[in-house]
Amino acid sequence: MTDWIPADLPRALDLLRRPALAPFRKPGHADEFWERFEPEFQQIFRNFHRLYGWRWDFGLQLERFVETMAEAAAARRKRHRRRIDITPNAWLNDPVTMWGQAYVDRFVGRIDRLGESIPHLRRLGITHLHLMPPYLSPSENDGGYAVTDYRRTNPDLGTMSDLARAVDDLAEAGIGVVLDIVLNHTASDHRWARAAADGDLEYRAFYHFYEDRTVPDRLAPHLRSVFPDREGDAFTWHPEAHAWVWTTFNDYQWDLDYRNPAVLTAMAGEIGFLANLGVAALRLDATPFVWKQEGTACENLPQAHVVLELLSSFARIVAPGIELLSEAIVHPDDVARYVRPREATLGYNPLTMALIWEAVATKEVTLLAEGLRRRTALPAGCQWLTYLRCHDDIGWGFADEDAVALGFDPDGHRRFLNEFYTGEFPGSFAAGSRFQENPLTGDARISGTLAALAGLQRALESASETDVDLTVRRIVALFTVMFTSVGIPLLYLGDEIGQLNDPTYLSDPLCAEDNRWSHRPFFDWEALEGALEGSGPSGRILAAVMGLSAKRAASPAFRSATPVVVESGHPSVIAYRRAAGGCEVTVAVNLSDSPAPTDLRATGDEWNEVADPPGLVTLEAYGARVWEQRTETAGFVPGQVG
Ligand code: OTU
Repeated sequence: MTDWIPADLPRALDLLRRPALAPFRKPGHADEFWERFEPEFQQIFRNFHRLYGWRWDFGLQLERFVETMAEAAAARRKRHRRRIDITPNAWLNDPVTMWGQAYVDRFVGRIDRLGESIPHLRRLGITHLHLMPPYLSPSENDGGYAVTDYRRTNPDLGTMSDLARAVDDLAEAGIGVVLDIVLNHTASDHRWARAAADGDLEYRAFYHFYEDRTVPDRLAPHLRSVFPDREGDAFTWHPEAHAWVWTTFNDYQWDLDYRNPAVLTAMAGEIGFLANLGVAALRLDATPFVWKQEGTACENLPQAHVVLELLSSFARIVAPGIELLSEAIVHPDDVARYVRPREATLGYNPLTMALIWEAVATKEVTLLAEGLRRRTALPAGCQWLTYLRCHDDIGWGFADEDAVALGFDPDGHRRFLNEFYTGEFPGSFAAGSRFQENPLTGDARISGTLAALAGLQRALESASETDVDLTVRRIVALFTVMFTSVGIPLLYLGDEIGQLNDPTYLSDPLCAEDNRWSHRPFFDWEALEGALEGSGPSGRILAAVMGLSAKRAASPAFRSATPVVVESGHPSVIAYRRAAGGCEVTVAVNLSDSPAPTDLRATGDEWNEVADPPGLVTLEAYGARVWEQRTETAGFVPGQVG
């Protein structure tokens, strides 16, 4: 098929002569574009054809896509090209890299105050800051994931120029900003959605509208209910649009119809705009849902990957230095499929996250060890983001087949984990809540801050010093796995000082129905001051996070792609090695509240300068140890993957 592509089509598009592309006439700029565009064009053409086939306007639609790309490339600022685009993939495998995540209002109040957080971000070693969607949104907006306009900010947070300035100022301080593009839907008051509701046929074709229930009734039985608390199914009657509208998430989040190439191009245009703010990465929200096909679950369809490839080609040509992060919280096999050099180079690692919590609840590391052993490999040039929790709930997303193979009943085990993390299970230390319990399947996910889920809330209530001490050690153990096991560590800001659940969301009618707000507390700057003075649990947690971050950054071993899991000789102790760049680290973490004698021997210097007696190591309750050994004195080559 590719033989059919006229070799000179890009030239034939004659883009360079269009007035919008005037900046390309500056020396060099257009050449950079063509150098990237020409080798990629065949693939773009092929992918466009895979999605849209030979329709009458195929050439026109492809041309619009390419033209949008050229316009975005032409609009790209020189300083961003110089700062970002000359070193693609530079930081993916660099142990210095660490991500933080925050809501602007809950963190510092307004965009123009982000600069004040720089000292704190730097002391944590944060190199990338994911700002939760700061865009214009309706008042009910799913934490920003219902976007009215990507080119305007929520006025309470500041202006678009504040945002552009903050991106550049943070970059000056060595911190790249990450922003979202919500691929699956727009808010119901987005310009496109308003036009569609008003009957504009061009925009009606942007969404999935049905005049009656015939098609929705055929589709619905195959679909997973993502937010089962909601009444009805994935289709909502919107009288103002005279239509049933496909709304996978909330009523006011209208799913886009990517079968329409104009939708792909319009969203690509928004990607171009956001990329040109100078961000370091874009987070692609809800990637599995973008393609629908009757008779299927409409998740993870092959075409969703083609959509991603096209958007990725677009982004790489416009702004080759930015990375894309895929957010797909699905079966681990499916999660990994989005993390490809041609799709997204970064992926959330929800499996490791869930299994760390699973291990600390069961005091057994079987599933975690197997997960690290079998499910962390990624293609070169790609990387995981490893986290203990994010702004969303925690789902028990391990593969049923993995659990069965290791002798667990997957559904029963998930029920146990939900009981454990809500604190219902006898002896549980956790204080979380059930999120979106599905009455039909009994499925649920868990909300709660890291500290609340790890026991600090209850320990502080009990006022027992031993409990508080044990809990702090537990939290440090969890962080040790997050920082050393695999991928880039991602911190939800506030967890480094052990912030607890925030019950005040219940008195805000816009949040009360969604208990994820319990784990999105306002950042406690006062508590941070106390923590910096070293007092109490917050101080100990903060010191541990800063220490782990700094040690990791200084150790080339973390350039290695994956950990090698080591038999620890104790069921509660997870152990692994990482080696690269003339350095090897061995990590052993006891995820239980009893001392654990292991088969491990200290090999190298302990990160916390603990003097190990000769012989086999016994780890105290929640003892976390990292030994580092320089195997070669030679330096390592930056960018080299071990
Ligand atoms: C994402 O999460 C966002 O992270 C959420 O904050 C949004 O509410 C949601 O999209 C809608 O925009 O179901 O519980 O497999 O699991 O996209 C979180 C992907 C979610 C989904 C994921 C979604």
